[in-house]
Amino acid sequence: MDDPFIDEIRTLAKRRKAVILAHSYQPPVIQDMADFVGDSLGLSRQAASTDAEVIVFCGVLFMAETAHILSPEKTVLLPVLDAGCPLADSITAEQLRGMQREHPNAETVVYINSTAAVKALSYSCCTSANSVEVVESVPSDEVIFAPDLNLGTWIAGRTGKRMHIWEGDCFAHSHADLDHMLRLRDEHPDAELLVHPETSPECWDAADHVLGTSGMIEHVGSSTVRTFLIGTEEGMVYRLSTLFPDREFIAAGRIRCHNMKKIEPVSVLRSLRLLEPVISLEPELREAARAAVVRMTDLG
Ligand code: CIZ
Repeated sequence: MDDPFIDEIRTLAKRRKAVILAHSYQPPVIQDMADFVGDSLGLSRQAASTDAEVIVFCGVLFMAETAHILSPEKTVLLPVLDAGCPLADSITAEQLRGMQREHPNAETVVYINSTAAVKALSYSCCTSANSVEVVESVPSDEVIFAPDLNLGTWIAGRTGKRMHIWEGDCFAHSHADLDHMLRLRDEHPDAELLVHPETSPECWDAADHVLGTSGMIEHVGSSTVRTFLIGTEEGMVYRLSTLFPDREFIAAGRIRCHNMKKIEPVSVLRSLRLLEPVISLEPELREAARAAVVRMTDLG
């Protein structure tokens, strides 16, 4: 790692008693400087258990909000404040209330990619890693799911629940280039294609396995296959390459989230120097959202 700011970031992070958390979709230089790299569930758990005083969250806004919800006594920094998630913003609390009025017997499960206000109205959150278990654990036969239509459809096919799904999408995943995936399959006939459930059903059909990012890591760890075509945000290719240097990983489907690429070392350094931008929520909203997040983390 040869970025000119890295040494200063390390020194300052130590002085500030800060931990740097990075999502697996972050650029390589950010993954390399982080104390922990993972998916939003793993990073939420790190945020809840760390004894650091400051959490520098290298990801997008809903993730930093989740860290704040779980660790309100810590200072949570998001180095670039406009690193948002259009999927999370695709449903407002008012729109979710509308769905809840239409389906009064349904419990609500929301993807962790949602705003705190939406989480606050929900029975539980889920991530792609635990979505099926969370939805199965809900004490009703009917479930409202938001905001990702593809993930919701994926879950609906794997549970016995009647699901009412919001029609949101992750632009990067839902526009995954299927032809690119198929071309790579032809070029690498021995490779396995792993795709994320936020991609379209056509991508699932073309894939060997449909998995969230932690599921991809588990799968590769227990597989003897040498080459994998990775149908999720391309930062995951670097994550897998660092974990499994003896395997080959190729980005499939041209899936790139621009918001995930906004944080750079210089923004991490600025954030540590100034201790801002701080992510904070009104205590009432935070506590209401916390119930849904904790229900998910408690599931194991
Ligand atoms: O849960 C996450 O971190 C996301 C956004 C994707 C995944 O599959 O891990």
